[in-house]
Amino acid sequence: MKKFWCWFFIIWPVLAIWACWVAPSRDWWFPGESATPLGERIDGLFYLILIIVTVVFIGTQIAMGYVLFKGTHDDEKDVLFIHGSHSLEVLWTIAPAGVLLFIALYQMDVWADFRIQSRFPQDAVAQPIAEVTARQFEWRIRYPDPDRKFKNAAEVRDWLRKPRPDDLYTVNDLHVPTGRSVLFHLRSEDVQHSFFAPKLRVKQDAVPGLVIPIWFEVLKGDKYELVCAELCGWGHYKMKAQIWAQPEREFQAYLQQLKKEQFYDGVGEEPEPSASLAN
Ligand SMILES: [Cu+2]
Repeated sequence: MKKFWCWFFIIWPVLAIWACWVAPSRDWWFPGESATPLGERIDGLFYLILIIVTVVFIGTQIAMGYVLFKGTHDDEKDVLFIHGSHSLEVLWTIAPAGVLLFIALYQMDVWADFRIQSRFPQDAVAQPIAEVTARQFEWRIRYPDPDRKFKNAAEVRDWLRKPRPDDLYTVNDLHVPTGRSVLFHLRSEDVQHSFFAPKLRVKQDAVPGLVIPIWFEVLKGDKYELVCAELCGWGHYKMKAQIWAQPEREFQAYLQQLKKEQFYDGVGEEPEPSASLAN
């Protein structure tokens, strides 16, 4: 019983390593591989930090266990009192500060590529694919007319300020092309929501009054989950949507189909197949 605290501190790192070891095979780990290149870099940062804290955690637990082991005797002995060590205090203050500074500097590039607008892929900035508006309790998506291109940044700003009659609308279905960077603008109509696509490693708050650009590049065509990650009211759980990543040609065909559904009244001739599909 005297060794209880010694074993208590030793058991935690053993349990932690076991949990990390079995987690991937039991689906306790990430929600699958990242589907975006930036997401892979974010995962890399996660693993780097995981390795650092693992080393520190195991080190401190073993040290605690060792001290407790040495400090417990069956026979009564005199206890040794010490009044701290100045050099040790300096060491274990500077070492964590150094590690934190290293992490802060090391992650800056990933953060900048994700959030700093001047680092965004400029092709994607010039032609945003959509505007996504979160509201209680759905995601409203507005695409610009697929047959028109924005000429400059002023036109994009204008489009964001004022919807156009030829815009296309959907709810809870965001389609994006694969193999190139895409950008859309996120806003909220009422309260604060959060755009969260776990497999794309994208999470961004939608804040009332702000228009926030988000970009990503999806590598593989698939259906990805989109949820709201901010408790936004009674129907928060209902804010589930899909991101359909598909090859450019299918994406353009989807937009044309949407256009037809939205504008063709079923009377008279059907609209011509689009020029963007022909090439
Ligand atoms: Cu929400």
